[in-house]
Amino acid sequence: MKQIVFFDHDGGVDDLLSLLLLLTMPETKLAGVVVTPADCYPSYAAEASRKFMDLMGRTDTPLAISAVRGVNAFPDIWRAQPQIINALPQLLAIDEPTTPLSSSDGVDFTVEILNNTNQPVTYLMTGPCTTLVDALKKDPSIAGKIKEIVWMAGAIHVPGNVRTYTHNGSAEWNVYWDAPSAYWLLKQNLPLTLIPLDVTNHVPVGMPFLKQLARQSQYEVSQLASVCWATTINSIPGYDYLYHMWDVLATVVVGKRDIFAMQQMALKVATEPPNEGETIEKLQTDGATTVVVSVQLPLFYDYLLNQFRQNFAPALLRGSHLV
Ligand code: AGV
Ligand code: CA
Repeated sequence: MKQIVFFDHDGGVDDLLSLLLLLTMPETKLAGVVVTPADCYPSYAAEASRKFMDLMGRTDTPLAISAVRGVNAFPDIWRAQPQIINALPQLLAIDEPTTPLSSSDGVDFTVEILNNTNQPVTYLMTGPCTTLVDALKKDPSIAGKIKEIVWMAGAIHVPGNVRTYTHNGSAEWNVYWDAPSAYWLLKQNLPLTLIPLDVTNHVPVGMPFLKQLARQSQYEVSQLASVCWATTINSIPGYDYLYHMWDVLATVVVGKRDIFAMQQMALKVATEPPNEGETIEKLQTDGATTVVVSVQLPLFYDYLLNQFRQNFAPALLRGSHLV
């Protein structure tokens, strides 16, 4: 039986690449996509997402935009970045995507989709958790529909990536955007698997992998992924400007779990300055959160290269505009 996945992302280039990767997995069925307006302007992110779904022939999967608000806004310059993806020729070729944009708010949409599935869902989350938390508060019964929450978030034994005036640098952005919601989520005893910076630090976007991917650009999906990753290469040197495959790594946990090592931890989230959003390991042995602690890198890159060796869906399946 296919694994049902619900994807809650926040529209970064990394999130869009994660969507593309998810759409290459024949063993999963995507039940819906919600865009959380955190590290993106959601209209740009929704357009790019729907066009990716068109290209991959998944025009039957609906997408909604969530109206939730965080506590600490992402930098505008990061939020605008996904618009570059809409300027790529593969996306410009589509005037109006066929993949439906739901008129429901993203929180209601999440409740609706989870309620309507007859099989437990993997909830993949690559942005802040606010949409999920609001959905759980609105209808607590949806918790019973969630088999596992796979979340790219946190920085446990490594420095965080928030660099703002009053912060001490210990937090990861997806938690920092809305630390009170993350605090609440971690207290719920839901089946939660975290992919924190501790492990994503091992997958910076780098030329050796891009070169390998470029060698197979006769495949349309590889070509698109190559160009998306190229837009993340920053010419400013330094760790703070280095883009990582944060969300892509979390997405591979859904597709190929056996290349990761995991540990149970008891975690809590700080909600006040100067470490607002820090994920802290508590000194107790009955940890409720599964934390991904390492990945077999050669197998990770092989998996990506293999998944991206695909072409787009035949034009007929992509909607009427191309026929
Ligand atoms: O903290 C990592 C999260 C991931 O979900 N995001 C980006 C990924 O989508 C925030 C982020 C951290 N550093 C960034 C980020 C950067 N340099 N550019 C854009 N977003
Ligand atoms: Ca993200």
